[in-house]
Amino acid sequence: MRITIVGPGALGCLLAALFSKAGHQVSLLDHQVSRAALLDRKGVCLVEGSRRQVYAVRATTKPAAIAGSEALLLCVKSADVINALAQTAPLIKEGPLLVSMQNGLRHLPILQDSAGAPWALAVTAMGATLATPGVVRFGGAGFTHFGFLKQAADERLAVLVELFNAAGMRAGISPDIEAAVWDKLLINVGVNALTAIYDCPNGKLLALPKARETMRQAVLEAAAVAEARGIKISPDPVGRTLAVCRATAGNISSMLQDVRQGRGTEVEAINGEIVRLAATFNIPAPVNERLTSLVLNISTSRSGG
Ligand code: KPL
Repeated sequence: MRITIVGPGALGCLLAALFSKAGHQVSLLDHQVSRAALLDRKGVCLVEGSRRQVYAVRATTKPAAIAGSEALLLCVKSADVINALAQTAPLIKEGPLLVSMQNGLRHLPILQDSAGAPWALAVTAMGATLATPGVVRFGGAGFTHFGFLKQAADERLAVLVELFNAAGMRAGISPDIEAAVWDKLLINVGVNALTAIYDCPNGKLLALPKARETMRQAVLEAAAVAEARGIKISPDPVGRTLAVCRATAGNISSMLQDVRQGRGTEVEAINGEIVRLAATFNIPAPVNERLTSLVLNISTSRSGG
């Protein structure tokens, strides 16, 4: 299967390195010319503990250069999905399977309205931290769920899932991907904003009683919204959030990476989306509201804007 990864951020680089390590030819589609040139020339460096290994990838900003992809893994941020779909339009026309791997919920209506190809969702609990462009630290293994929301199933998804497993990434097809998306959302609700606020790796939150309590309240608010929407989330969302903190203890969450790099964060697609949905059910969500505004303030002051 010819795989193209759209977006060489932390997750995109991790997947590119692990597929390349497993012997696949991987293409990375970027929107930044200089970064694409760097990755194409130098490959992706995977850092695991004290080991560093470089893997060759084909990186470009030109979809025409990587025509014929059978699967497109969309690894951009939720807010960038719309631009990524526009950039990949020439590849999408070829009818590949599009797999959307974002945190949060805000990209879902965009995909529903304008994916332009068969699409599936994926949510992963793998941790990855981008040290510098093309240099990614593996922050902890975790399961990746794939599935179709309302769209017709496409058999290429099973092939892709097999490739993930063969490349050492535990993965499976979920019969209820919406529930899996919400399970992951609840984890991001509990972890990401707090790591950005406390400026610490995921595991450090476990040692901060105040942060743990805020995490518990934020996750329970989100679980109440999920329940009101009729989503069948897995039991014990707080326990599962703590478990992810343990499994990815050394990882810098994607939100903290964004804050440190002076980029916009996904807080509005994660905690902010809980606040928005909670309001539609008249459910109070003061903790998520506070987390959203704290992170917005932090990222505004860090980016100097
Ligand atoms: O999804 C993540 C993220 O950082 O966005 C977790 C699983 C919390 C790992 O850091």
